[in-house]
Amino acid sequence: MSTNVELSSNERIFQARVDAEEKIEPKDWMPEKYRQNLIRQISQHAHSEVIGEQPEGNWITRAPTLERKAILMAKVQDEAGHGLYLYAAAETLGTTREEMIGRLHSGASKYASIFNYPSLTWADIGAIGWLVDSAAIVNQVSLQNTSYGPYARAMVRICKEESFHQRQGYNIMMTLMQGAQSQRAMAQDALNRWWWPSLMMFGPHDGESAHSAQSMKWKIKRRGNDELRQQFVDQAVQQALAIGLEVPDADLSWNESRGHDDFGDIDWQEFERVISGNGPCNRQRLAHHKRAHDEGAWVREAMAAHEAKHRHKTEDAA
Ligand code: FAQ
Repeated sequence: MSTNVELSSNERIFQARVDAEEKIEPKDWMPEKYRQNLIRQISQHAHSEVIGEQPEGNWITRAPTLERKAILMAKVQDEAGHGLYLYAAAETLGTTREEMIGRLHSGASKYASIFNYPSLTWADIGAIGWLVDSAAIVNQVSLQNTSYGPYARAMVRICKEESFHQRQGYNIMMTLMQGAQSQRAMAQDALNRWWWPSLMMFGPHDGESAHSAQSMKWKIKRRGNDELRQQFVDQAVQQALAIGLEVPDADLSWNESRGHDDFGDIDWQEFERVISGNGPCNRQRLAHHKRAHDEGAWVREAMAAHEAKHRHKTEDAA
C-alpha cells in the first residue's frame, strides 16, 4: 500500500471525526497543516493576551481610586493567565515556549493589531474593557467549539473571565458618562479612537481571509470574520446608545431588512500598516516584551535547574 493512499485515508477519518464534532486530542493523528495552522493561531492568540497587558498596565499606577486599581490589576493578571493557558495548549502540538516567543520577537508571528494603539487617558481603560474584551468574547465564544480539545477547553475558562473584563470596562464608561462634561468628552474621545481598531480585530473580509476557508472546514474557526464583526457592531451600538455615546461612523444605520446595523468601510490600509509592524506602538510593544523577557531569564534558568534537580532525585530514588 502506498503512503499516499494511507495518508488520504487518515485524512478522511480525521475529517469525519471533525464533521461529527468529535474533539481532536494531542496524541490523535492530524494533518500536518492542521497542526501548523493551530500553532499559528493559538500562539498569536497567546501573544495577544500578553502584549495586551501593556496598554492597560500603563494605567495601574494612575487608576482614579483604590477600587479601580485593584480591579484593573486583577484584570491584567487574568490576561497573563490567558496567555499561559494558550501557550500550554499550543505546546501540546509539539512546539515550545522558546520557539513561540522567538517567532514573536523576530516578527514572524503576529499579535492582535489593537494592542498597537496607545492608551492615552483613563477612559481608554474603559474603552479597552468594553470594546476590546467584547470583541474578544464574541470571537472566543465561537472558539469554545473549536475542534482541538485543549484549545476549546482553554476558551471556556477564558470566556468566563472576559465577561467580567467587559463589565468592568463598560462600568468605567458608564461612570464617566454620568460625570462632568469633561469626563463625558474623555469617554467619547476614547470611543472615537478605539472604535475602528476594534472592528479590525476580526481580521480581513471573509473573501480576503487567507486561512478562513480551510480553518472553517477543519472547525478551527467556527464563524467567519464578517459574521462575528457584525454581531459585535450590533451589540456595541446598542450599548453606546444606552449611555449616551455616539459611534464615530457616519454610515451607521439600522437595516430593517437585514436585521442588522449597516456600517462604514474599515481603513484596510491602516490595518495592513499595523499588522506589518508599522502601527503607532508596534516597536514600543515588542521592545518592552523583549526587555521583560531578558530580565526574566534568571527566573527561567532557576526553574529549569530546580526541575533538573528534582528529576535526578526522582530517578535516584527509583
Ligand atoms: N491583528 O486569514 P485571516 C484579546 C492576520 S485576545 C493582527 O483572517 P485567521 C484579549 C492573520 O493572523 C485578541 N493580525 O487569519 C484581551 C493572518 O496572518 P498570518 C486576539 C491579524 O487566523 C483583551 C492574516 O492577517 N484574539 O483581545 C488580525 O483565519 C483586552 C490573514 O487573516 C484571537 O487571537 C488582527 N486583528 O483569522 C487581552 C482569537 N486579523 O497569521 C488584553 C483567535 C487577521 O497568516 C486586553 N484568533 N490577522 O501571518 C482568531 O480567531 C483568528 O486568528 C482571527 C484571524 C480572527 C484573529
